[in-house]
Amino acid sequence: MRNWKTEKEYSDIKFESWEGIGKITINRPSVYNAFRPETVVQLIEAFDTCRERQDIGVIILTGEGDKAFCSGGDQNVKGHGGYIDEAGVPRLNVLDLHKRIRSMPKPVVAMVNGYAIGGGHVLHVVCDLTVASDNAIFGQSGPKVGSFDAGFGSSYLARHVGQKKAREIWFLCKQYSAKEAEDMGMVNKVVPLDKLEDETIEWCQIMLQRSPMALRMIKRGLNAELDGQTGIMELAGDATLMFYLMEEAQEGRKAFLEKRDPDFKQFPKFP
Ligand code: S0N
Repeated sequence: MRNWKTEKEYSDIKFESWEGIGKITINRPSVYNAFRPETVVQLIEAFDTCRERQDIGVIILTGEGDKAFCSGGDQNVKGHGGYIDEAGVPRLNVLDLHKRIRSMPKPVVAMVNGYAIGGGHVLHVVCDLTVASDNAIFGQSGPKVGSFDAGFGSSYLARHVGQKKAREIWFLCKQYSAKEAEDMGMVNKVVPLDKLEDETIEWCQIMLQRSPMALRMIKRGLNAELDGQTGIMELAGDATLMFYLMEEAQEGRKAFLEKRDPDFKQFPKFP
């Protein structure tokens, strides 16, 4: 029995932690965990907290109940220009959430416990890993319901399943079983529903034993291949972070503060 600690109370999500794992649960089961703008604001805040927190090394994203991971944008609040928030402003702020998950310097695991449809499917696509229950169902619905994601939801999906399959998924809007999704390469592991959290936790615990900096750099490198200048910037930013940890970088700062010339000759010039 895991003693999940509630980090903060929210209306649309649950945010908990346990032994180095942050767990973020979309908590709108009556609409199959569809997200409205407020849900996305809360998800972004929880992900940002996970990024800052030294004691959280890996994050799980899931949905409440056993019917759905997430069914995408809440059709009840869709209006002109996007999904209408409580102030009446139309928003597509889920793209900001995609960027957060993509940039998160820690692994993010989608724990898919039912339908992952439309924008809900995109959410699992942008996560680093997907562990699914055997009742999970995957698919895009955009061209059927008046929407599409030509961003990560298409390009990154194509990296998982290939161009032909990605086009099939988007053009036909069919639904796929967990086993089919695993065979296509967009799901890492399928387990019985009652084993889903145990399996996901086990994967998280293995990653928590690995070097956080090595995991971070691997994620950056894999992203950079697809993310253009933004991906290179994030990879380069982490190279700078590592440089700051070296005496060679510290010598430059020390010399400046001590008002002397830096002595970089002392540092090796590796072949
Ligand atoms: C999930 C489906 C297939 C389940 O079917 P099933 O089992 O027949 O159940 P239902 O009776 O249909 O559903 C149960 C209850 O849940 C409500 N509900 C389900 N999904 C939604 C939803 N998305 N919004 C609001 N309510 C939902 C049902 O109404 C039902 O409630 P009751 O019992 O009260 O009648 C099936 O439900 C389904 O197909 N759902 C709709 C899927 C869908 O259309 N999703 C939206 C697709 N669009 C997006 O996600 C856009 C996302 C976006 O914002 C975006 C924008 C730009 C760039 C990227 C994105 C992005 O994609 O991320």
